[in-house]
Amino acid sequence: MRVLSSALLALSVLSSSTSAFAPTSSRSSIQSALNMANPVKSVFLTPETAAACVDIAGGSPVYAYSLEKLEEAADACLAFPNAYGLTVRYAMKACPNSSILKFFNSKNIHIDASSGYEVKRAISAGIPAENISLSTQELPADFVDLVKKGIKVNACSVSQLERFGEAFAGTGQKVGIRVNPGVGSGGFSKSTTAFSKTNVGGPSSSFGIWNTLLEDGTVPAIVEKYGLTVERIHTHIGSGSEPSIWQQVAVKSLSFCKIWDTVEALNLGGGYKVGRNEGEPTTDLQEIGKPVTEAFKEFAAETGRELKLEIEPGTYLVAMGGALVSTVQDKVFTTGEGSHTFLKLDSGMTDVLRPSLYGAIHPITVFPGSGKTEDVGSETEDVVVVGHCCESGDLMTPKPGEPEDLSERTLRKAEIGDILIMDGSGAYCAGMSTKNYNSFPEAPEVLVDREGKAHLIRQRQPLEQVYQNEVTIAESVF
Ligand SMILES: *Cc1c(COP(=O)(O)O)cnc(C)c1O
Ligand SMILES: *[C@@H]1O[C@H](CO)[C@@H](O)[C@H](O)[C@H]1NC(C)=O
Ligand SMILES: CC(=O)N[C@H]1CO[C@H](CO)[C@@H](O)[C@@H]1O
Repeated sequence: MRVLSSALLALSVLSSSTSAFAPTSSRSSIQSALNMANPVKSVFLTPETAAACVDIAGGSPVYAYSLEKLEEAADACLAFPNAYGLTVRYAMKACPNSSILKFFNSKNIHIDASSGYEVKRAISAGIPAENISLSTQELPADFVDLVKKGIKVNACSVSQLERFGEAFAGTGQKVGIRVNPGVGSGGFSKSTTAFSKTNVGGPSSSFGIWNTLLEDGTVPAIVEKYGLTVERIHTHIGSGSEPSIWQQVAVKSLSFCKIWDTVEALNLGGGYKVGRNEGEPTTDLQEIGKPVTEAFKEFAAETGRELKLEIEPGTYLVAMGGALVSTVQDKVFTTGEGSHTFLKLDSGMTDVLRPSLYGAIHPITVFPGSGKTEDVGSETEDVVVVGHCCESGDLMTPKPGEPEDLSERTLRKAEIGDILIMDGSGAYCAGMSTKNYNSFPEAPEVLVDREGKAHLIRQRQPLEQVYQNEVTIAESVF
């Protein structure tokens, strides 16, 4: 057990982790930074505001989103350096609630949708069709209707391009081409050829049209055959935070823009890494944008064409603006070798799947159940945090770098009934979870405004909704 001498120290640790741009560091230093956390404030919640979120949602767990953090991230993206114009698209799969979509729309941020269903959800949230772009692994059956409404489609495979061409043959219909440029997350290193669950480019990734098919004339021949107009080249490889890698990706992607002189925009996708924990780097958009701008200017000097830049962040826009607020509903211990003290939450993989799926490490803060800063105290304890599912994989504290293993964290000593905050839960949490596993209903969502006031934006799902689509069959079938 370790006791922190001052809560101020913890506060400074946290504030530097949120402003980020820290150098890359080893897993062990991330682990030790995690073990220093005993704060009275998480990224944007205090014991008081966290308790208010639980209150307005009628109990926990509840996802809280900070309008201030969302706005900060939106403004940073809108300031992305560019030579001849910029469109920022929010990759809505990161967090698809309509309030979040509407907020970004109010900031003139457009939408990147990953399925036909996401397109319809965005339209029903009031997003103009013209401001939605679709890049999907599964072209919806009704894509023609969507295109007629004004949706922009990026063909993500040869067969998608063929289907698109057949539907719009001879009309000169505009289309985008998503290319897999042959490199992937982590850039031009050996990791780009290895499979990883977060890799979206390179030979081990199925996303986009493989680059040689553009270079060998296959794709240009299909475009020609159907008389399509290629207006946009799209790549999304998760390039990380290294400016030199962004430069290489931009140059490589611009080479595909040379194939068609009708191309007006290059979309470089998302994948801007966010450091959720102390010691993890956050992408400096100003820094990676500089060499990208240079590449666009060189392209213009060479070809006389001034291309617009599009970027498509998901994680960057929402990750740090969201937190899962849970209650510690049980505390157990084992003894002997390999034993631990476990905190059991009233949430789990049903709400935040990233630790189970990727071994992702989220910052964790324990607040007193009273919701009062004065009750924080200074006692800490080494614990393993688990979710509420009857599933050993429902683990919130995997070992950094070893997703199959668990690790302890030094946290404020928790009692049953205390509030536990998992920060960095804005992206791929409410939208991506093992929803309804063990029949736990979907958690509600609240938006915390600039004055710290909580507004309910989604109610807790009633149990009946979990099974409402089941169909009763005649007992004679049994
Ligand atoms: C998921 C996705 C993004 C966003 O990725 P992040 O890593 O969340 O920034 C952008 N573009 C496309 C096509 C995507 O599928
Ligand atoms: C998102 O929030 C809105 C309230 O702004 C709510 O009406 C809606 O049901 C939520 N949508 C989803 C799918 O969670
Ligand atoms: C149809 C429509 O409303 N399109 C809007 C898309 O977004 C831009 C702002 O970025 C608006 O100017 C358009 O009017």
